[in-house]
Amino acid sequence: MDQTLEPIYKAVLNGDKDTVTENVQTALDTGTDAGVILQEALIPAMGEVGQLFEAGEYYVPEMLIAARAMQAGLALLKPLLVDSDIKPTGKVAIGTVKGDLHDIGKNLVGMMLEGAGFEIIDMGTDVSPEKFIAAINDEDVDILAMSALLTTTMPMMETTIKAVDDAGLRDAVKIIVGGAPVTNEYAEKIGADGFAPDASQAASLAKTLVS
Ligand code: B1M
Repeated sequence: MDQTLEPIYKAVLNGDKDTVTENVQTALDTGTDAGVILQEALIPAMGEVGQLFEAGEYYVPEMLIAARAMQAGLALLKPLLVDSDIKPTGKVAIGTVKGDLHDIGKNLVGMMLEGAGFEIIDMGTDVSPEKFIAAINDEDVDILAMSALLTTTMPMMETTIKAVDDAGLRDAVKIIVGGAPVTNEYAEKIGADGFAPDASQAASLAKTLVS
């Protein structure tokens, strides 16, 4: 791994927020692209955190402080990833489904959508179907974007889509889904309008759906 990226990777693994901030800033100052820092240091480090958790070497507190360290790095990258002069393309309500507290991927998708010119309503985590429905009614959104990181919360996407349908709003919005356990097949099965495996493809998908 690149010498400027390795300390970032290690600091995320160690949950060392200040070192992540320091080293991300140094990498940016020395000309490393924000996208490279994200794709080659921050995201792979979280991948390893997940593997260590699975192997029983990390527990929830370690995952949590690693996530905080990653978010500190993301905060520095955000202005660079989002910088965009594009006129508003549409409005997106984004949230992590009910029962699920993972928000890093959801935040990244929100950033990329913002960079693609969408106005974002970030509904946070643990978002109930009722809250998603309220956003469609009150905010006149074009796209509802749902994230789920747990196999146990993935079915909440289907529940939400059914609830939107029952509320007579299914034709009022496009619905996109994503998150580590979600697949294209699953998205089709539950009646979503699209699936994206990562944040940049989520932005392209959203653009296609509103064009
Ligand atoms: Co959790 N966790 N976690 N966790 N956690 C996972 C997801 C897990 C895979 C770890 C593992 O076992 N290897 C596992 C899930 C297993 C499963 O369901 N099959 C797991 C578990 C079990 C749990 C708990 C149940 C642990 C416990 O309490 N015993 C618990 C559940 C809490 C809850 O939600 N109710 C839990 C808790 C936590 C923390 C709170 C400690 C913390 C989250 C902090 C936070 O988010 N603020 C945490 C973390 C950090 C992880 C891992 C390590 C990292 C997740 C992450 O941020 N990845 C994760 C392991 C892993 O993913 N390798 C794990 C980086 C992020 C950029 O990727 O979110 O996948 P991701 O987003 C990607 C794509 O998926 C996609 O774009 C992003 C990249 O561009 N994407 C979309 C995401 N949303 C999208 C939406 C779209 C399109 C694309 O359209 C709308």
